[in-house]
Amino acid sequence: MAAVGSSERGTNLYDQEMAEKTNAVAAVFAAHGHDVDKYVSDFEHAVEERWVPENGARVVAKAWTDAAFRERLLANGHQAVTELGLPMPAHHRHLVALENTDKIHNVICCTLCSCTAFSIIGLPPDWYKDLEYRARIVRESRTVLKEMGLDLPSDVEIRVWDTTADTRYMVIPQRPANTAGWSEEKLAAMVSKDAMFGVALI
Ligand SMILES: [Co+2]
Repeated sequence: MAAVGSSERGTNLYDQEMAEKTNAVAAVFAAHGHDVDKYVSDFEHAVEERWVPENGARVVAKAWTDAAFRERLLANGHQAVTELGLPMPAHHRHLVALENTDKIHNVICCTLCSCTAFSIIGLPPDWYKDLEYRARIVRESRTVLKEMGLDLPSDVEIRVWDTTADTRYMVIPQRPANTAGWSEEKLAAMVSKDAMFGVALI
C-alpha cells in the first residue's frame, strides 16, 4: 500500500481532475455564449490590481488623520470605504472597523473557511486559511500571536472576531507616536496587511 498514496502522485491526480472539471465548466459557459477567457482575465486583473491591501491602508491613514471620517468608519464601514471610491461586493453587507487601543487588540479569523473583506484588506494569506490558525487563534490567541511574532503585554485584552458571509472586519492599528504631521500617503505606506488582520503592529 505504501507507494499508492504518495502525496506527489495524489497532487498530480488532483491537478488533472481539476483541469478536466475546469475545461468542462468552461465548455458549458462557452456553449451559452459567454467569453470565458475574458472573464478569467478580468478576474485575475481584479485580484492583482484592485483587491490589494493598499486600499485598506488608505482607509486606516484617513481614519488616523480625519476625525469625522473615523467616526463614519466606525459607525458604518461599508458606507465609509465606498466614500473613498473603494467598493465592496454586495454580499459583504457590513464592514466592521475594529480600532486597537492601548488596552484592546483585535485580531480576525474565519473559523469556517477563509472569508475576509478582500476588496479592502486583500486576499487571505495562506496562514489565514490554515486549519491550525482558525482553530487555535480562538482558543489560545495570545500564544498564537506570540508564535507569529506579536508578543502583547499581559494587560492588553485580545478580542478575536470570526468573519461571516455578510459581516467582514478590518483592524485599525494604532498610529505610531512619532508620526505627527505626516501626510496620509506617508502614513498609508506604513500600514501592513498583517496589521489590518491583527497579527502585527505598526
Ligand atoms: Co470564510
